Amino acid sequence: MCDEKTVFTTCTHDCGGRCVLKVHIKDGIITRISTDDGDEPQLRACVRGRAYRQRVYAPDRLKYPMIRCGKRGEGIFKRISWDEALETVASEMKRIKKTYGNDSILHVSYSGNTGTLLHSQLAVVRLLTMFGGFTPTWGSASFWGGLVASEMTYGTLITGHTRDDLPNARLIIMWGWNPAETIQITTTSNFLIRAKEKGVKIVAIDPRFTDSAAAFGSQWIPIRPGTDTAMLLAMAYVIINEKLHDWKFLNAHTTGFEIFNDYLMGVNDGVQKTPGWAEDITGVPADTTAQLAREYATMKPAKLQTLGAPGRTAFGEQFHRAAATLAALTGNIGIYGGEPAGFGLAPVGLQPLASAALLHGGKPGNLPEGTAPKKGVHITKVWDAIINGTAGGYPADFKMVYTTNGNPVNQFMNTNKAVRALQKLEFMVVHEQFMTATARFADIVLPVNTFLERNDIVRPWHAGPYIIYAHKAINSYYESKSDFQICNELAPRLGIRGYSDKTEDEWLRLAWKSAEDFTATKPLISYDNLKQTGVYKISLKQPAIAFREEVIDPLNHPFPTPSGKIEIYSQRLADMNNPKLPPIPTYIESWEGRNDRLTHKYPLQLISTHFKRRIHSQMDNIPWLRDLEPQTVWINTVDARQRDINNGDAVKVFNDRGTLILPAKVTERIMPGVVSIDQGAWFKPDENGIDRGGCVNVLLKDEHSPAGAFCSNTCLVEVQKI
Ligand SMILES: Nc1nc2c(c(=O)[nH]1)N[C@H]1C(S)=C(S)[C@@H](COP(=O)(O)OP(=O)(O)OC[C@H]3O[C@@H](n4cnc5c(=O)[nH]c(N)nc54)[C@H](O)[C@@H]3O)O[C@H]1N2
Ligand SMILES: Nc1nc2c(c(=O)[nH]1)N[C@H]1C(S)=C(S)[C@@H](COP(=O)(O)OP(=O)(O)OC[C@H]3O[C@@H](n4cnc5c(=O)[nH]c(N)nc54)[C@H](O)[C@@H]3O)O[C@H]1N2
Ligand SMILES: [Mo]
Repeated sequence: MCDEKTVFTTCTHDCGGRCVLKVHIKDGIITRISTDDGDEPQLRACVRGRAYRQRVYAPDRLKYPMIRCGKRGEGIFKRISWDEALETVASEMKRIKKTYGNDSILHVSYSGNTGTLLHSQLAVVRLLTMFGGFTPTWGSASFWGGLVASEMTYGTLITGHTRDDLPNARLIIMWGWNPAETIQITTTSNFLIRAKEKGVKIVAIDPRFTDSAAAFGSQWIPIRPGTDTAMLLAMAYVIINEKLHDWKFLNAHTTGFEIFNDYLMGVNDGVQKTPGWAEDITGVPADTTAQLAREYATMKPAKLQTLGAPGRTAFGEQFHRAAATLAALTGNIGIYGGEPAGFGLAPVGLQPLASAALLHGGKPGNLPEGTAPKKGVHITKVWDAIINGTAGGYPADFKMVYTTNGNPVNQFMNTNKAVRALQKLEFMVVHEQFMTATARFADIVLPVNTFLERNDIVRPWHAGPYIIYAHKAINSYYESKSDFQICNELAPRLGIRGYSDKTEDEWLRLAWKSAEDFTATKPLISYDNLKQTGVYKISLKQPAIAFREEVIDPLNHPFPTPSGKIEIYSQRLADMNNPKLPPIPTYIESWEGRNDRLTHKYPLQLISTHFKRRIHSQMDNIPWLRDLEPQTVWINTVDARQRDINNGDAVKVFNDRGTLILPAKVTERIMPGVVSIDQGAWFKPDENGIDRGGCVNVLLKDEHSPAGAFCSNTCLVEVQKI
C-alpha cells in the first residue's frame, strides 16, 4: 500500500516572501514540490522553494551529532550519540560559566530560519537567559540604517504601504531595490507588473541593470555605490529652487525644513548641493538628476521604494533620512500611491509576528537609537571582540560561542579575521543542517531539521497581509531535531528547570493569541481555523497606508516623534553630538569610496548583492540552482578591457583583507568602476588561504556606519586576470 498526500506549507527563509509550497509526499518521502495555482493574487514560490527537495535530501546534509577530532576549523569530525553530545555541551558550558562567568559566552546567530516559534535566536536566547545570561549581538545586516532613520524621522517603523498600492502611483523609483530577485512579499512582482501595464513610469537607480530594471523599468540610472545621498540632496535642491515643493505639507507636518534648506543652499559651508555638485560624486549626469527631481515632484503620487542596499554603506542612515525627507518635501506621505520611503512595515496590525521575523530578536521598542546597548557586540565587531575582548573595550573576554541559525564566518564581514578569531575559543557549539564554514570551527555540531520537518506560523516582511501555517510535511531527517527540541533537552543537563511547559502546538497557540491581542485587524481567524486552512489572506478593502490619519487629522494624530511631526531636523540626533550623525540628512564622503587614497591601489568599488539562486549561504550546494547561473564577478567591459579580461576568464579579486578567484562576467549591466559579487557563496579556502568558493566576505571590512548599518556595499578591490 502506498501512502500519497499533499501538505501545504511555506519556506521560512529570510527572503521576506512566504510563498505557498505544496509538498507532494509518497511513503513519507517528498517526490516533488509545486505551488499556488489558486485565486489571484497567487503566492507562487520561486526557484529556491521549488528546489527545496534537493536541499532536504542533499547528500551532505548533517545526519548525526558530531564531535571535532581535527584541528579547529579543519572540518574533521566523528559521529557521536545525542546523549554524549548534549553531555559534552552541558559540561563545557558549566565549566566556562564557573571559570569565566556568563558574559564570556557570546551568542552569534542570524536569520537562517525566520519562523515565529523557532525564529533565529529565540530558542537559544531562552536557554542562555535561563542559564544565567550571555553576551548578545546587536544590529541588523539587512536594514539598520533604514531602521534608525525611520525612528528618528517618523518615530516609528510602521512607515510603509501594502504592495497592492504600487499600481496607484504615477511614478515608482526602485532605488537600489531589486525585488524580481529578492522577493520581500511574494506579491511584489505581481503588483509591479500591474503598475507597468497601467503605464506607471518605473525608474531603477542602481549600479547594475538588474532583473527588476529589465522586467519592470522604463529607465535605468546607474549610480556609484554609497553616493545616493548626494543625488537625493540635489533632487531636493532642484525641487525647492523650482518651487515644486509642497509648502502646505511641509508647514503642517514637518520640522526643520529651514535648516535643511540652508544646508542645500550652502549657507554655512559655501557649497550649493546642485545637480552639478552631485554629478561629480555620483556619476549621474546633472540633467538626469534634475529631470528625475521634476518628475518626482510633479508626477504625484510617486513612490520612492527602497529596502537596504544603498543604506548598507559607510553612512547608510543618511541615505534613508534623505529619502524620507524627499518624500516629505513632495507631500508623498499618507496618500494612496505615495510612500514614506522609510523602514516599510505596513499598518496591518499583527506586528509581533512581523517584528519577530524582521528584527532578528530585537524589538521595535528596544531600538538602541544609534548606540550600542550596554552589553552587546555589534554584528560587524564579533571577530574583533573575540580577538581583543575587554582589552579592546568589549564587555568580556569571550571563551565560548553558541551559534544557531547563522553562518557568520561566511555571512559576517571579514571572513579571514573570523578564521583567526575562532581559533582563540575554548568551546564552540553550532546547530546546523550542513557542515558550513562556521560549523567547521565548532567542537560539537548538532543536526537540525528543516522547516519541512516541523510546524510553525509565518508571515512575510513589512507586515504583508497574509499569514501561512507552515505544516510539517515529513519526519525529521535521520537524527536531526529542531532548535527548540535541542534546547529543551539540553536545559535539564544545565540545571535549568521549566525551560518549556508546553508542546510545540501550545507555544504556537500562545504566539497567535499574543498577536491577536495586539492587532488592529480584529477579529482574526482562529488558531484552529488557521491551522486547518493553511493560508490566511487578510482582506483589505483598500491598500493599507502608513500615516493616513496623521496627514488627514494632524491635531488628533501627531506623528510619534518628540515634536509630533516628521523630523527633517532631529533634536535627538543633535543631542548625540556626533558630527558623523548630524541632525539633518547630510552627504558625508565615504571611507573606501571613490575618493579614498586607497583607490590608487584598489581602484574598483565592490558591491555584494543578494542572489536569485540562494538565500544567503543557503542552497549554494543545490545542483538545480547551480545550473541556473554561475557564481561570477560582474565587471564592466571598459574595466575588463583595461585588464585584458574576457568573459568567463578566471580572475583574482583582492585587497589587503583577502583574495578570491572567480570567473568574470564581462557585462554592460554594471557601470564602469564598480564590480559586484553575489553574497553567500561557500567559503572554500585553498592551501594559500585564497578563497575558491567566491565568498565575498573575505574582501569586506568589518565595519559599521555611525548608527550601526552593516557596510557591505562599501569596499575597494582590484581585479586581475590569472
Ligand atoms: N557581504 C555581504 N554579507 C552579507 C550580506 C550582504 O549583502 N553582503 N547580507 C547580510 C544579510 S542582509 C543577512 S540577513 C545575513 C544572513 O546571514 P545568515 O543568517 O548567517 O545566512 P543564511 O545562509 O541564510 O543562514 C545561516 C545558516 O542557518 C542554517 N539554518 C537554516 N534553518 C535553520 C534552523 O532552523 N536552525 C538552525 N540552527 N540553522 C538553520 C542554514 O543551514 C545556514 O547555514 O547575511 C549578511 N551578509
Ligand atoms: N533571492 C534572495 N532573496 C533575498 C535574499 C537572498 O539572499 N536571496 N536575502 C533577503 C534579505 S535577508 C535581505 S536583507 C534582502 C536584501 O534586499 P536588497 O537590499 O534590496 O538586495 P541587494 O541585492 O543587496 O540590493 C539591491 C540592489 O541594490 C543595488 N545596490 C548596491 N549598492 C548600492 C548603492 O550604494 N546604491 C544604489 N542605488 N544601489 C545599490 C544592487 O546592485 C542591487 O541590485 O533580500 C532578501 N531577499
Ligand atoms: Mo537581510
